[in-house]
Amino acid sequence: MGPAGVGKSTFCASLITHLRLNRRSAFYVNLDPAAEQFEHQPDLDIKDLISLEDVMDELKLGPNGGLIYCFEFLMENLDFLTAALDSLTEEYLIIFDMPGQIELYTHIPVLPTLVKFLTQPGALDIRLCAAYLLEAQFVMDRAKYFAGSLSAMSAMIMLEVPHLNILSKMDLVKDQMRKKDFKRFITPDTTLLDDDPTDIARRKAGVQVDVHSSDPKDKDALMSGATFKKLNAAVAGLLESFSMVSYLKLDSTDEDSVQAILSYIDDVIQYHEAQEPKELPEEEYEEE
Ligand SMILES: Nc1nc2c(ncn2[C@@H]2O[C@H](COP(=O)(O)OP(=O)(O)OP(=O)(O)O)[C@@H](O)[C@H]2O)c(=O)[nH]1
Ligand SMILES: [Mg+2]
Repeated sequence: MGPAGVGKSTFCASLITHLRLNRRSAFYVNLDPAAEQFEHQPDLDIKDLISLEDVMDELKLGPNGGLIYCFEFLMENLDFLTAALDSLTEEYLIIFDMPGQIELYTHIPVLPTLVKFLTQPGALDIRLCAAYLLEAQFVMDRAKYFAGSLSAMSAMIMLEVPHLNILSKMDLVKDQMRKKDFKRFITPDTTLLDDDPTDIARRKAGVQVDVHSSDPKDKDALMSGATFKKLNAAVAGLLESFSMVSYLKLDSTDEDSVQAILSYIDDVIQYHEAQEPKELPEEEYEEE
C-alpha cells in the first residue's frame, strides 16, 4: 500500500522475482483497477471483475470516485477472491498490489472490511502483513515526510493488522545524504523540525516565523509560513505522542534489500512456523 508512484508495484515485482529465485511460491493479486502493465502477470486481477475505465465511462465518474466504486463493487463480490485464494496452501505468499489513491487508506472503510474478510478464522484465514510505502525522498521535505507519516499511521490504526512502514527508493537518496543523517528519519519526531531546510532558507532570507503567537486567520502569519509551520509541528507532535510509526529501508533494485524486508514479513506472518515438515527424497536418506 501507499500513495501514488511510491514503488508499490515495483516492490511486488522484485518480491516475486526474489521468491521465484528461492523456489518459493508466490500468488500475485492486482487490486489496482487502473493498472495495465506488469512485470509479472497477476494470478488474479481485479480488472477481470471490474475495470476503472468501464466504470468511468458508464457511470461518468472521475478516477478517484471510479476507484471507490470498484472497491465497493469488489466488497459485494468477495467470492471473486475466495474462488481464487481458497485452495492456496500455506506455502504461498499472496501479494496484494494496491492502488495509490490515498483516500482508500484514510477516508473510506472498505479496506478494514477487506482485511476482516481475508483474515476471518474458519474462512480464508490468511495471516496478513500490511506493508505501507513512502518514498525516501520525502525526507528532503519535512512537510511531505510528516504528512506521509501521518497517512501511514492512519492506515495502521484503520486496518488493525501487523504493519510494516517502508521508505522506498533508497537508491535515490543514498548519494544525497549520509547514513548517519538518514537515521534520524527512521522514527518521526519533533526534533526533525528544528533543522527543516525550508525553514532555514526562510530565516536566511530574513523572514521571522513565530509559531506560538501565529493566528491561522492572520494574513501575515499565513504568508510568512507560520501557519503551515504550526500545522507541521502539530502533526509531528501527534506522531511522536502515538509513537507507532518507524521505517524500514527498501531499495527494490537490490536483492539483499528485498530479502531483508521479506524476512520481516515472514516473521510477522510466521511463514516458516506454518510450513509442513518436508520429507527428504529417498536417495538423500540413503546417503545419510
Ligand atoms: N530508483 C528507483 N526507482 C523506483 C524504485 N521503485 C520504483 N521506482 C520507480 O518509480 C516509479 C513508480 O513505480 P511503481 O512501482 O509503478 O509505483 P506504484 O506505487 O505502484 O504506483 P501506482 O500504482 O501508480 O500508485 C517507476 O518509474 C519505477 O521505476 C526504486 O526502488 N528505485
Ligand atoms: Mg502500482
